Amino acid sequence: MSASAQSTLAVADPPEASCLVSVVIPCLNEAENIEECVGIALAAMEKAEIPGEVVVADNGSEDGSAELAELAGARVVHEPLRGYGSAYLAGFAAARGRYIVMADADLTYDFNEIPRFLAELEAGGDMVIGNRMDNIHPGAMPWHHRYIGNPLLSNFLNLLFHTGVSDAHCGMRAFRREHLERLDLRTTGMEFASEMVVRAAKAKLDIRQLPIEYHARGGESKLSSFRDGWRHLRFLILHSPRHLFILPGAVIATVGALICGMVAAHIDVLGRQWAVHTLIGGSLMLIVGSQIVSLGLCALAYATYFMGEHDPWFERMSRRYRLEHGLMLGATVALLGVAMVAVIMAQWIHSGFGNLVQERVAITAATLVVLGTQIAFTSFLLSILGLRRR
Ligand SMILES: Nc1nc2c(ncn2[C@@H]2O[C@H](COP(=O)(O)OP(=O)(O)OP(=O)(O)O)[C@@H](O)[C@H]2O)c(=O)[nH]1
Ligand SMILES: [Mg+2]
Repeated sequence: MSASAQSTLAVADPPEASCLVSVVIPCLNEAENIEECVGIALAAMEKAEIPGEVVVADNGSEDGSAELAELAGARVVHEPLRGYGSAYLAGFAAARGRYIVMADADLTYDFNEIPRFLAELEAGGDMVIGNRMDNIHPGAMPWHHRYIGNPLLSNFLNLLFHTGVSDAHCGMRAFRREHLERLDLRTTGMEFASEMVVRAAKAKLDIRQLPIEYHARGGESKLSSFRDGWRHLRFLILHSPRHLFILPGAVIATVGALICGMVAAHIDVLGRQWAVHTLIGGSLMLIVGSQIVSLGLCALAYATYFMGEHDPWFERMSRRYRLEHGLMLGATVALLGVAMVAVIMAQWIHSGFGNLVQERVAITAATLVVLGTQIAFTSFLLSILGLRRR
């Protein structure tokens, strides 16, 4: 870091002059590595003349890690609630620097890279994330993380949230502390790494990436492939109602509607006519699909009104359509079904209550009544969710 950059910052904000950077390290039983991590971080900052501190967020270590960190010169904060995210949240809350650099307490990341990360922030970046994928040392990452877990989860994250971050689970990152409020991080486990990237992209922060090396770990890994992989996946799908509900629901409902239409119109497909059993299948898909879409709309409403999320499509729809529109649509669809039932009843009475052979019409009528009722009551629920919106 240049001397001029430091002096500009010192003049602009005197209280931070003595602490430009907080290096935050989460720690759970890392006695083998923690002293060296703290030592390298402090030495790297001293060498680059960066005024800073090292904060170790200890997560209830039972091997004396906290004491060793303190002896090595770190400020230790204690977080009893277990988890990578919990540890970081406690560390961030205690950090005093203008910038925060974060990395594991296991010597997999090189703290000598701190000045490179800071240079990107000083050049205007809001968040800098390492990319380990081209520089993984032998034994540093199991093959199923390297070639399956990490690429799959990173690609899925980008498919849903378009962050452009190649190595979304890299643990060495830096960001401006002032962004913590906008990031509003909450998760407690390993999915914290995904949450940071997703929240930063949603907040439209300038995210930059730096190629870094990934070394073999000292001490025992705390990562559990399946439990932590699932926690990442769960976080991603729960934060994307459009992909979890709306898209699959709409596809299922559309296929169901096409099947119902094909049977009702006696259209030949694959060289044969399809009858009542196929209609039941189509009707089932139409009902299930529309139910999933209804749940998705409620999830989007909740996310928009109570979680501060922005979904342009949902916001456009909720501006355009009101409760009354939903009620009118629901009533029309349900009444169409009721009218079909009335016609069947009339025929039945007319035939002197004889045998009824109106299965197709009856199934279609029942489906329409279910759909209409669902549309009307989903509209009510959406309105209720919107009552307290700000
Ligand atoms: N998993 C986990 N890590 C914690 C916890 N509390 C603090 N940590 C620290 O969080 C960091 C990440 O854990 P690691 O075991 O290194 O997980 P990882 O980096 O994904 O996996 P490795 O490549 O094996 O290092 C380490 O510095 C841990 O000491 C916790 O409750 N669970
Ligand atoms: Mg690690």
